[in-house]
Amino acid sequence: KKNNNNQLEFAGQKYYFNTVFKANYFGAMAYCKQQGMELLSIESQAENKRIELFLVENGLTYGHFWTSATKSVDNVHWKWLSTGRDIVYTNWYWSEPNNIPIVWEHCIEIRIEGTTGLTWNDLPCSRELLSICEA
Ligand code: GN1
Ligand code: CA
Repeated sequence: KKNNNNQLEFAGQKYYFNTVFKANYFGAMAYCKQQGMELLSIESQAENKRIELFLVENGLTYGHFWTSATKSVDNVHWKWLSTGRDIVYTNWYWSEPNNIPIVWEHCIEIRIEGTTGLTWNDLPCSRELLSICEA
């Protein structure tokens, strides 16, 4: 089923898929806040699967999207910045997170990777990507 307004409701939450404006992590966070929302936090496999289904159903499998995840001040643990919660459920792509040296990778994108579904990759927060907002 097609959803042409880029909105999804699931488990009591609303999602807005920004498929137009690319921004770095901080710009993406500001973009969501402008709409009274927050950047996406994925806290269960069911939620990851539902986002994946929406992207597949709407032909958005090429997109890279920001989540709200960023490293804690200890530079080791990951947090959902939008909720302040530690990350428990994860769905890293094979060999991720690899925190590539010199550039360093302190933010997390999600994207559809072939047959492995909606997977996660750490990358520099300065990269410009699309975003998914949640409220
Ligand atoms: C990308 O472009 P490359 O290969 O140096 C990605 C990394 C991934 C890596 C996986 C900015 O790095 O986060 O770990 O592919 N960097 C960006 O091979 O997308
Ligand atoms: Ca990476």
